[in-house]
Amino acid sequence: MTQLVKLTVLLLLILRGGIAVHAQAIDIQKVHPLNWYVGVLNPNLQILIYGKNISASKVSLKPYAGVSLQKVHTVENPNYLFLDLTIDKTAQAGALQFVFSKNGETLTRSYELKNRSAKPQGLSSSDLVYLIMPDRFANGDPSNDRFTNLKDTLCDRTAHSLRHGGDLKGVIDHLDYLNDLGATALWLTPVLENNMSVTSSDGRTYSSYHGYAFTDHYQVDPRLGGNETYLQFTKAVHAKGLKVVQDAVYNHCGSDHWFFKDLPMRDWVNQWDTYTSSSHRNQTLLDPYASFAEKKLMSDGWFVRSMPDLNQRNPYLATYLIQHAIWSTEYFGIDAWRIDTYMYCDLEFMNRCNQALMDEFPNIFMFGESWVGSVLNQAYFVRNNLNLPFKSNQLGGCDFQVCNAIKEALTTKVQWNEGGANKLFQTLAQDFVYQDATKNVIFFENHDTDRFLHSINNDAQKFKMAMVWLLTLRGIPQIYYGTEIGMNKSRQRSDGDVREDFMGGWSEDKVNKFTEGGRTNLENTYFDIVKKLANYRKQSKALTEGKMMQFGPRDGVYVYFRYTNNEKVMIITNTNDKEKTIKTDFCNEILRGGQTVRNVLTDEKFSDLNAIKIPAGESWVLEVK
Ligand SMILES: [Ca+2]
Ligand SMILES: [Ca+2]
Repeated sequence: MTQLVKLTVLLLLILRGGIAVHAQAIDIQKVHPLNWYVGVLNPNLQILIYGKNISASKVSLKPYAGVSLQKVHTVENPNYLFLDLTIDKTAQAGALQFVFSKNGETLTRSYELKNRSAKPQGLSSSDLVYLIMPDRFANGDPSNDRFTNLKDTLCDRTAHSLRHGGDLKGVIDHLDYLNDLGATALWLTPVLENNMSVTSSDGRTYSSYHGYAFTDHYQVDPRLGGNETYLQFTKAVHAKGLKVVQDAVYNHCGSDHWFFKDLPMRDWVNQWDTYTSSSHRNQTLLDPYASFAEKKLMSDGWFVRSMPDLNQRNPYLATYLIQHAIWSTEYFGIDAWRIDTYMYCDLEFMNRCNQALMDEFPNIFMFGESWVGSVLNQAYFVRNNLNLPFKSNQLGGCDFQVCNAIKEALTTKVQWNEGGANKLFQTLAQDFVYQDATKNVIFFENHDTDRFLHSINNDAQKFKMAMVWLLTLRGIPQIYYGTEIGMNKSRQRSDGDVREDFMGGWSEDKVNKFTEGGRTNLENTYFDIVKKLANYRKQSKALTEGKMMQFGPRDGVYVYFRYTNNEKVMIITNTNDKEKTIKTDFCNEILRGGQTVRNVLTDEKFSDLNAIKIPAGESWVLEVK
């Protein structure tokens, strides 16, 4: 609605006597969740009501079969009420009627109970996740680039730290491209409203284009298209047979969040006497020698000044966040969740939240970001085989250890048992700590790292090797928009350098990298490697469901197999700068000699597997028959 239409509607309502306009009027500005569902396993629902002095109103629920209002909570701030309801299994979809009354005035507010329809598909190793920062991918709707009623009205593609106008429509417009490439699931950086003011530092102006500073949990940012377009997006993605991964942020909100501007209670966020940043030392969470104070600093310190740290030990906030996750999954049809800053959250809360999602949606999947430096630390935040006082129930995690290992394998020299591909071999050898390592999401770059090509000096052969590993190792592979066309900047100067626009996504772009003709030969080389492997992978049971057997790198040549009872894929990578001949008798146990193989990338076939001659820097994916 435009402002003019809103004003006219308001005037009409006033003239008809529908709204009483005096200082004591019952004022309701927010009702969260926006609606709820019948058939939710947990019969308890807590509705947050926000409005000026709303706690002075009495609330009742008109009779509704199977639904009862159990309790109305007032809290420190009179502008909030929390209503506890129970919804029996027998309740039918329809509209609840809440009656608010104060000083003889009454206001009836209806609240919809809908039928459930979402069927989350989760993620598995048969997926390829494609990560998109929507502001930087494609601008499908230039009419939503700026809103004068939002705090940040800037949109400038020449500035790395400002908004560029990309949106959900832009992603919808390129679903065929993504499907063709071989992606099966789209993870978008957060889409919720970030109505944040711009900030300034180092002579630059920063917008919250990345999406990690929510200002309203129940609104998708209008610059991305709002709730309606997000709903269209999830429908369009599902119609193409792809999946939707939503980026959750439980740890913090934006400092311009409406509830932070008028806190329900002081301990809704983690308060400190003066601004206190997180120590960012994850070790304190698992260190048997850590002090309580240091653990608290890691968990309750703020991520950054503009992102207040939410206190998930507050029961009202915990319920608010959990219900939001369930509502979003149901309302938009989310298949899986990526969880931002996982290890900064209260970990007992995270277990409750994960469990609530798994209870309501048995096939749902979640994987958190725990950016740590060792396999043991990483395993602490997911289901693991460790005997510890705290056990995480998280299904998977962003596998930073495989990410580091791929990088080191291609940037350090092999010296006997150390360096080069030994790093990858050794990292995977520690998989015994995970309950299920195939649920780890593996990657070599994302929106917070250097572009991988930059780390390997734009070496196309090394890119191919990394992609071969990524798409054939255990786990759920994830690539980042632009990986497939060789985007190659470092984030040293600015995060914006690794979040550049995908050329062709804006109508004014001179070239269109979404098309073969718009890409250079080199870019097409990168694109073809990804496309070929990703699409081969889709139908390979060995790669997506099979077991893994690896062999310690010999003289810089790393060999491993993925296999089922019927299929076998052999991966050979030569990290040396010269050709190597390897006798394959060391892998006889699985290879069992004298068979024929097909190179998946070149379609070349050969039959003598006893001594394999592999060129310098080459990577082979061999289908063994
Ligand atoms: Ca736009
Ligand atoms: Ca925290």
